[in-house]
Amino acid sequence: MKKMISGIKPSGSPTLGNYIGAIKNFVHYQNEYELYVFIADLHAITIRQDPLELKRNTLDIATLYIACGLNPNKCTIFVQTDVLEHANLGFILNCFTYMGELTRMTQFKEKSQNTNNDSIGVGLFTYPPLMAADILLYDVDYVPVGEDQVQHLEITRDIAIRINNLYNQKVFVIPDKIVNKVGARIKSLQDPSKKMSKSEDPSDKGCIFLLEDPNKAYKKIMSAVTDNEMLVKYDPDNKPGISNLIQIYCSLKDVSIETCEEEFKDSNYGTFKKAVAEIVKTTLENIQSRFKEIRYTDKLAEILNEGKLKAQKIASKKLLEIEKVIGLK
Ligand code: AQP
Repeated sequence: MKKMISGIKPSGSPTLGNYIGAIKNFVHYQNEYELYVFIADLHAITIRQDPLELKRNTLDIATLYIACGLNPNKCTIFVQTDVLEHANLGFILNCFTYMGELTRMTQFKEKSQNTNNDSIGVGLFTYPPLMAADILLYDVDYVPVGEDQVQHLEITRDIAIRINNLYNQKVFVIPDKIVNKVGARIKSLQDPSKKMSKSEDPSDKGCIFLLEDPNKAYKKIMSAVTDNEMLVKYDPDNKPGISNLIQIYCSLKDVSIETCEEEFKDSNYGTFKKAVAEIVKTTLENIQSRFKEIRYTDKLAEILNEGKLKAQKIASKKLLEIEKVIGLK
């Protein structure tokens, strides 16, 4: 079986974007790959976090992985800071990454654009080498990425190839990306030029949170921004709002864009929005009922402990290997 890794950072309450763009796909991948999924708490602190919320979001995401269908017997689920090797290799990779490369990262530019240099944490700048460490520790073949993470996967490959070439040996497996076509980037319901993000204001009508009241989510879909054309057609450039709703519908219903367009070709936007709102509401209800069964149980701690032990074993071996190669051991 080929190997794969991915994670979500607990920088807020997880969104429908995280589900469609990441978690839902992991559930399929666990049957096809040796899958590692983690909660990227170190990445979350690259932006200031409230300690209690960070802890809560970390365990919420772990629970959501399972509530959404990840099976701990089929994949390894762990918290990033439970495996110290991530930070350790992250520092090593910092030393093989160039300032120029990191300056070009769009995520860094976006997240730091409204902040002056004196208050941007260096961790935000060095986010990509830490992400490279997350990936390279496990010798994975594939990383499923949203469109926004493609650049980070490319720099991971560059760093790995650089080290392999420098020491003239295959220290790291060079990972490939897998990008999903449908649902690669779910947009804000109020401003479809922006990504739906969990660090948005929880009261924001543009974002659906997986753990919010499903009736509230229903209303958010009903008040999503569309256009005046009254045509349910996928055209992200000219009809970003409707295209976003089509993406959500197709992903949650597991149907193609053509099927969706055909189904609603004679419908007005009200009818279409109701269908999207229904499937979003049902999805949230199902996830939340499983979430409640798991969140405050010993089982969750057991699963995370097992995941930690499995991940540690692999990561410590890999770290030692690279330390020997560069002369630290
Ligand atoms: N809107 C989205 N559409 C599709 N996929 C998305 N992902 C996030 N938002 C969307 C995917 O979720 C995975 C985990 O992302 P992350 O938490 O590590 O970081 P992120 O992409 O920066 O997520 P957020 O929600 O936007 O967090 P904040 O607001 O804190 O920056 C990734 O695979 C991502 O593509």
